[in-house]
Amino acid sequence: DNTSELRPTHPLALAPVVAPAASVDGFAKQFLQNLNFDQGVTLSSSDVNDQYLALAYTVRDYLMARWFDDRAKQKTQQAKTVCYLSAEYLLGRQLDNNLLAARLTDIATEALAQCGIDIDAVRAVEIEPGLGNGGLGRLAACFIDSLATMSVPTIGYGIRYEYGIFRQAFADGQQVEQPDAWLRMGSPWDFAHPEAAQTISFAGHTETYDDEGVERTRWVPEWNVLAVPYNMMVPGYHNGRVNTLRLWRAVATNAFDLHTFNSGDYVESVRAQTFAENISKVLYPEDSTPQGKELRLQQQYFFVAASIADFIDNVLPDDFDLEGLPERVIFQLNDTHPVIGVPELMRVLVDEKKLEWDAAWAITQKCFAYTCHTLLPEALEVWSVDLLGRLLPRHLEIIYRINDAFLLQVREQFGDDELLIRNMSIIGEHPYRSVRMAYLATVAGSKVNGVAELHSQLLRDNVLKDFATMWPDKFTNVTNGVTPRRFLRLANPDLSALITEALGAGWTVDLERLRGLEALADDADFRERFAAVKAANKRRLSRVLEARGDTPLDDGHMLDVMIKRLHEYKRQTLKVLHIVSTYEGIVSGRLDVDDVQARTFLFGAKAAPGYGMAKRIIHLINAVGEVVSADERVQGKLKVLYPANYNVTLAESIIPAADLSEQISLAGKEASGTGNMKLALNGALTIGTDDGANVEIRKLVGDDNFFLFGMSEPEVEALWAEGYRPSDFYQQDDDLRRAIDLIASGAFSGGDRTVFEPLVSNLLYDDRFMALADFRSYLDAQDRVDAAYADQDAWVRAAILNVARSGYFSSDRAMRDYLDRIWHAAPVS
Ligand code: Z15
Repeated sequence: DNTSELRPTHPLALAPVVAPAASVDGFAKQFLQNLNFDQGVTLSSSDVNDQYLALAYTVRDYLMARWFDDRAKQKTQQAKTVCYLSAEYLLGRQLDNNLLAARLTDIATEALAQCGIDIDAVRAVEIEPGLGNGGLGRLAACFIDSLATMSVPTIGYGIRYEYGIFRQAFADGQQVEQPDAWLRMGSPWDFAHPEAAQTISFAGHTETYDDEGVERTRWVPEWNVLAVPYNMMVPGYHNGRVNTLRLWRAVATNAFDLHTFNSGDYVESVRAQTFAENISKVLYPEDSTPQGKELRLQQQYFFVAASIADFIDNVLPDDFDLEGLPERVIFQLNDTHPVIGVPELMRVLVDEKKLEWDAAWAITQKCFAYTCHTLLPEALEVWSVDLLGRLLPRHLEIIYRINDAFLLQVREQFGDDELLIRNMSIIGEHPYRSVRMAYLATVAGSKVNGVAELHSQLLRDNVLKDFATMWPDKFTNVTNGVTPRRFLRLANPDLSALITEALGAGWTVDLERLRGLEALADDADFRERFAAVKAANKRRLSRVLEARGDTPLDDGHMLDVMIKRLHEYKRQTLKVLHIVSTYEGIVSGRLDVDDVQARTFLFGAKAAPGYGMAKRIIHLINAVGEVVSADERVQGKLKVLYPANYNVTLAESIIPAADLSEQISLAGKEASGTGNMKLALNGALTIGTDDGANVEIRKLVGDDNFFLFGMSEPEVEALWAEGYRPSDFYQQDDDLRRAIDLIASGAFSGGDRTVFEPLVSNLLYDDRFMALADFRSYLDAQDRVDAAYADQDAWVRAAILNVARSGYFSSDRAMRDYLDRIWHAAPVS
């Protein structure tokens, strides 16, 4: 394939591409060659970043031949490709994952050692690509790992943000954001292909024209940008498959031509170029609260239009009959961010490929499926008709036409129920005319899925109720999953070794085999070894924290972790109330310090930079932590740690060390959660509400091995209906009152009562997420946790059962569910 158009005669050019020898010598040779000829340094003059880059290039070299093969096969095989469309991929570090996938870890370690290099030092300099915010982006990364491991032809499409999620620092306990210049030290894992760039257009107007007697519409855009693809390898685990993650970067076109641009002004013209390149400049840092900014819509259209064009032009064979598109591709919409792809495919099929509208719509409906990740009304994206019409005038026309046909169908099925029509319309009227992207996705998609059983049920019952009545079969559930390669095998090598010794190595790709550990939960020797692994993981985390300049862990403490984005619905505040209440109990003498289980409360969370309340909560956690951790009356029994800049890399150290997993969102608010799965899989016990995937975790691990508390979703609804007054709970619960009063008194703000006043009044007079209503139940559950932890043998047994029963939460299983229920695609050999 290398040689198709050329007519080579050299025997080397005729030979297939081969990987370097899979031996220590072969690896060392390639590594030194890359150091010399790609990095341009000798071993003795190299620094650790040179060594990292040369090592990364070497790993790449081993994967390259397989990558060529798999891309060539994609064209010739008739198999269906999964095109995962996602604005975010929160990948985490690549080196270790790729070494593992290619079975090169030991070889590389030894080869570098023979070069005098400690591979751990090299590992540590990799900057993770943080091209996502939180759960949704990390889920996309887990899914492409599983699809590669299962040999499913997949292309992940997204955006190559120049700046990923911001770096978080604390100044006086408050979050400050710094830009994430992740590309500064080089980017060894991706390959630019400027020759495969797509031109993406914006704005302008539409017009009709006579096309040999047929009236057609065309879009006359006003400006455009180039979308340059950067390909990343996505290697499967031990199966020799290498899929592609294709991320788009915006580059100015030569003919960049804003109507405001005056061609005589050179400096102005260069400025105009940077305007175009802004499109892929930075990831929007809001997780589940979109801001409706024009640049964000530009980003969405930019990557989706480039991806659809790329698939049709470059992945499918030339002269492909587009009637057959649904047999060759499924475009999976990861939330509403890529939904503008629906009118884009219609525009391509109708305006460019000149298909009839009805035929194009039939194809489009089969080619898309939609995953919804939220229930929060403020997270459902809408775009004002005004903005969308200005930026994408043809797409707005297409959306109107889709809506007209859809509302006609509603009338046919349900009669002229004007209220129903208004409620179901893709176009909302209040507070301004807008396009409801979730509705557009639901109308267009062949399937709509939620991400946990409860979430999918609530979608059917509330958020998308009328649509579920109209098309009951369109709705389905696929409970999320996480990749056991990164989050068990790599993150927890000691537990992995223990499991492999007990069960053999197959669990890494067949996680249900962890069931085999159930029997060992009753084996005292195994429990002892399991506990030793947990203790070693805590020491390892402690060293990681110390190396970052954070406080290390105290011996003998229970490690109680809450690691997730900072959001009011997740209720970090409820956790703080528990800490403050325990602290207040000790200092007031009502609690005997000897009766308190020593605990370290560890938080990891970023707040969206514009989310004021979330930032105040961060400040409160740090302020409480400072006072509580230092107060001698507590005798070191309570420690609060909040290492800054929680990310995938830090998660990989925290999760294996955790004893207790805090999953305490208000029931009905967390769509699924995936940290909950990672923690259970690593032997943490969960204290949690009946929300998201917690419900399924509890069902699987058993009530005895899970600390349930709080209102159920129907109870939440009932309390709202009855009229929720948080101050009643404050008045009626002495512990709650004392905890809130202590915060209000300025005890954590140097006597200044104003600092946390907005937070306290929010709790007392609003409390949208009902922290006060669940407080008592939460404290009771924490007492059960303390009691359970006191019996270490029983605790360890429960921890083992959590591991043994978490196999269901592998993203491999999630991918099988998508393949069977939604994609109707299959692995290839
Ligand atoms: C995001 O991370 C999630 C939902 C969203 O709507 C957006 Cl915009 C970002 C999260 C959910 O909050 C979480 O419950 C879920 O586990 C995750 O997506 C993956 O489905």
